[in-house]
Amino acid sequence: MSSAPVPIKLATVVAFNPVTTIEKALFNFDLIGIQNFKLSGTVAVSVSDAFTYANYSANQSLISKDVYTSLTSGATNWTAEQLANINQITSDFHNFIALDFSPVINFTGASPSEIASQTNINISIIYRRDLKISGQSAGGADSNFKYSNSSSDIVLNLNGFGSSGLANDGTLDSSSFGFHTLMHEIGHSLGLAHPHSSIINGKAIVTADYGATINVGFDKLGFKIVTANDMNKEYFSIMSYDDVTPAGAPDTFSQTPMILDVIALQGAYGEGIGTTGSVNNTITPGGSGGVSAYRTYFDTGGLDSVNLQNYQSGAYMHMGTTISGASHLVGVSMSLADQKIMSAGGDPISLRWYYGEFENASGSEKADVIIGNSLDNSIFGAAGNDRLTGGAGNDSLDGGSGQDVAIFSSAFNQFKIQHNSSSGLWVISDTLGYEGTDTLNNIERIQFSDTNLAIDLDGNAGITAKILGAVFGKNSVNNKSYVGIGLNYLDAGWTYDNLAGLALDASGAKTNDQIVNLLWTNIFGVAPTVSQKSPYIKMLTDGVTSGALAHLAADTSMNATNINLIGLVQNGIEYLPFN
Ligand SMILES: [Ca+2]
Ligand SMILES: [Ca+2]
Ligand SMILES: [Ca+2]
Repeated sequence: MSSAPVPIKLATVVAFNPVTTIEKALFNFDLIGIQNFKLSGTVAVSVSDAFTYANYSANQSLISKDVYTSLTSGATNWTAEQLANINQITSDFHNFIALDFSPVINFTGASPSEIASQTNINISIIYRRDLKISGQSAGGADSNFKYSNSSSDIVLNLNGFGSSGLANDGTLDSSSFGFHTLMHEIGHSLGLAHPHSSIINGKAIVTADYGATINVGFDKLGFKIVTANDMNKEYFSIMSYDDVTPAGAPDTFSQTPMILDVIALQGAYGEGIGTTGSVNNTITPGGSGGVSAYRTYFDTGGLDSVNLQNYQSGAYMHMGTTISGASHLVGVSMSLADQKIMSAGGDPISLRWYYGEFENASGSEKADVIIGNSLDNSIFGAAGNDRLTGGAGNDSLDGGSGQDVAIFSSAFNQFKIQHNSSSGLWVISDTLGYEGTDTLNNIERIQFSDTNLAIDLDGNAGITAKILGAVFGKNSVNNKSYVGIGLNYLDAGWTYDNLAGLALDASGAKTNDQIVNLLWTNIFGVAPTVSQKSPYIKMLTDGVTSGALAHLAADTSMNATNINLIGLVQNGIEYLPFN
C-alpha cells in the first residue's frame, strides 16, 4: 500500500441516547439490537480501491466472489470529481451539525482493512452481481464488514446503481443517485437507522418510533399526514427507502439531509455553521441545480429572505411553524402545483425545507401562496394574484401587481382598520394582539375568518359600488351578495360597461324610458321630467349602449356622494364571494 497522510486523531464511536420523538425516530439502531451511537471527534473520511473479498464478505453466505473495486476492475481510479463530491457531502453535513470531517483521504492501492485503523469512514466501490443494494454502511459496529475498525465504513455497489453501473451517477454528482446513496450511507455511519424495520412485498413496515413523527406537527405546513407511511418519505428523511416519482416527472433525489435528519442529527451533535451563514442572506431556490430536487436550508441568524422567482408557475411557501422537538421554526416551499398534490397526500416533485428563522419572502411572477411565520415578516407577492398571510408578528404584506388577498385567521370585528389615503397603505391591527399590526400595500382584498373586505376602491371594488349605486340605489352597496357578484365579473375580466349592462338587465328596466328613469332617480333621488330624460333616451336611441349610459351615471359625483365613496375608500366594502 502507498503511504498517505495519517489523519488527525480519529473520532470514536460513543453511545447516544435519543430523547425527543424525532431523535428516537432516526437514532433507532437499538431496534435491531445495536446500541444507538454517534461519533465523537473529527471524522476522518477516506476512499480506498483495493477491495478484497475477504475484507468484507468472508463470513457472509450467498455472496458472489465476483466483487471488485474500480481499480481492480480496470475501470477507473477514484476521480477528482468523485473525491470533490464526497467532500461536498461531508461539507453539507458539517453545515448542519457541529461535526468536523477531514478532507477525503485517498488511500491508493490499499484495501479497507489495511487502512481501517487510520480512518473513520472509508468508502469503497464494489460490484456485486448477487446484490442490488446500492450501498451499505457498517454503522457503528464492525459486525457488518468482517475486519476490525470497519465501523462506519461504507461500500457503494455499482450493481445497485442500475444497468449502467458506474456510468449511472457513479460520478456522485449532487443531482445523482450515487450522491443520494452515499449521503444515506453516511447517515448510517453517523448513527441514523431506517424509518422501516422491513420491506414486505414492496411495502415498508415503518417502525413505531419513526411512526410517532406523525404527531410532531408537519400537518401544520399543509401535509396530509394520517398514517406512519405518510411520514416515510424521502423528503422527510434521506434514510427512507421511499422513492416515489410522479408519472412523467423527473426523478428527484434529496440533495442534502432532510428536515428530520437535520433535527435528529443536531440533537446528537449540536448545530452546525448553517447552510446560509450567519449574516443576512437571500436564498433563491432553484438558482443552481434546478428547482426539481429536495434540499434543506439551515439558517443560523441574520435577516434572511427567500426569493421564489424560479417557481415559474407559482409558488407555495410556508415560512415556518413550530415542530415538536425542533429548536427552530420549520418552513417549506414548493410549486403551487406540488402544493395541491401534497395537500392531497401525494409527493411533490420538488421541495425545499427552511430550518431556522426566515424573515422575508418574495413571490414569483405568477399566483403565489405565501404564509408568514410568527416573526415580523416582509412578504412581497410580485406579479400574479397572490394570497399572502402574515400570521403573528407585525408584518408587511405587499401584493405587487395583480389582484392580491391578505388573509387573517381571526374575526373581522377583532381588528382595527386604518387607511392612509396619501400613502395608500392599510394598517390592520389585531386588538387582541394575536396577529400583530400588519401594513398592507398593493393589496386588493382582505379575508378575515368571517368577513371578506374589498379595499380596491380605486379598482374593481369602486366600479362595483358605483354601478350598484346607479342601478340598484345607494343602499345596495350594503348588499354583500350584490357586491360579491360585481367583483366576480370584474375580476374575471368583464368591462365596466358590460357589468353595468348586466346590472340593468337584472334590475328589470327594459325600455329606454325605464332605463333612464331608473338611473336618474337613483342619482338624483327624484324621477326625471320628460325634458330631463329626453336627451338620454335619445343617446340610447342613437346607439349608446345601456351599459355605457349606466357607466356615465355611475361616474357622477352625485353617485359618489350617494354611496359615500369617500367612506368606502377609508373602510373598504364587505362582500360575499360569488361561486
Ligand atoms: Ca406572485
Ligand atoms: Ca408574521
Ligand atoms: Ca396587488
